[in-house]
Amino acid sequence: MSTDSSWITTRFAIDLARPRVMGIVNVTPDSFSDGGRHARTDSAIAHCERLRAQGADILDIGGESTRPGSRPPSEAEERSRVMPVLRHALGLGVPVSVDTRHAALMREALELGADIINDVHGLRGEGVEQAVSEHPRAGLCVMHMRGEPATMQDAPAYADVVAEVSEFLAQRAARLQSLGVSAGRIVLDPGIGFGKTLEHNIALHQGIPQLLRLGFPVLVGWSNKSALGTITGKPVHERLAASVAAALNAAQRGARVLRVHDVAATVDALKTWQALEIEPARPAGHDTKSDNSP
Ligand code: HH2
Repeated sequence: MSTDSSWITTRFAIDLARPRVMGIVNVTPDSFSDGGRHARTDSAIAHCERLRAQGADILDIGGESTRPGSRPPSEAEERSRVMPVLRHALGLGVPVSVDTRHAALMREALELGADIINDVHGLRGEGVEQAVSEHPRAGLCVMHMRGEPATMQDAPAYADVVAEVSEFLAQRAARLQSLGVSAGRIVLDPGIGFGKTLEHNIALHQGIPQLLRLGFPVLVGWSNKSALGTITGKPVHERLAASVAAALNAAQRGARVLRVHDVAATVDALKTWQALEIEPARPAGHDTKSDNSP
C-alpha cells in the first residue's frame, strides 16, 4: 500500500496520507467503556455532533456491544438504536460507518447511504456477503476475531498470531474482491482484544507493517481496552493516556485509521506528533543568514 492511498467509501474518498480518527458512537446500554452514556437517540446524536466538532474523520455507530457477557439485542432493537442516529449522522459532512454483524441492518444502512460497514465478525455472517455485494460502492472494515465474544477470551491460542490473523484477513479481502468489491474500499483490522491475550495484541500491534504488506490500509482499535488495563493497572475510565499512547504508536507503525472513544485527545496528540515529525528545511553546509535569495 502506498502512503498516499485513500479509503473509497459510498460518498467520500478518505485520504489516508495522514492517520484518521474514527470516533466511536455506542448506542448501547452495555458497552464496556461507555455503555449507557449514549444509549438514547438524542444523546447519541449529540455525541455524534460533539465528536465531529472535536475533529473525528469518521463516525462509527454501533447498536450491539461485543463485551463478553453482554446480552445481544434483537435485530429489531439494534435497528431501532442505530437507524435514527445514522440518519442524523449522515448530515454531518463526514463519512459514517455502521458497526454491525447483521445482514439486514447492513442492507438498510447502505440503502440509507451509510459510507462504511464495520463488522467485527469479518463479514462472515449469514447473508452478509450478499448484502455487501449488492452495495459494492461502500467501504468495508474487515476485522479478525477468534471465536465469539462470550467465550473469545477463554485461553485463546495461536501458533503464530501475526501469520494466522494475516492469513485470515487476506482470505476475507480476496473473497470480498471476488464478490465485486474493489480493493480500494477494503480496510483490515487485526481486532485488538478479540480472542487475544496481551501478548497476542502486542505481537499484532508490532506486526502492523506485516499486515500492511497485504496491500490494504490497517485500522486499529485499542481505545480503553482491557489490555491497556493490564499494562497500566488502571480501570476502564482511567485509560485515556494509555489509549492515546497506543493510538500514536499504531500510527507510527503505519496504521491509518484509529478507532477511539476520546476523539479530542487523540486528534491533539496526532497533530502534535505530526508537527514534531516534520523536519525543518536545513540545507547542509549553507549559511542562510548571509543568503538573500528567497
Ligand atoms: N472494537 C470494538 C467494537 N468494534 N470494530 C473494529 N473495527 N475494531 C475494533 O477494535 C472494535 C470494533 C469494541 O469496542 P467498543 O465499541 O467500545 O465496545 P463494545 O463492543 O462493548 O460496544
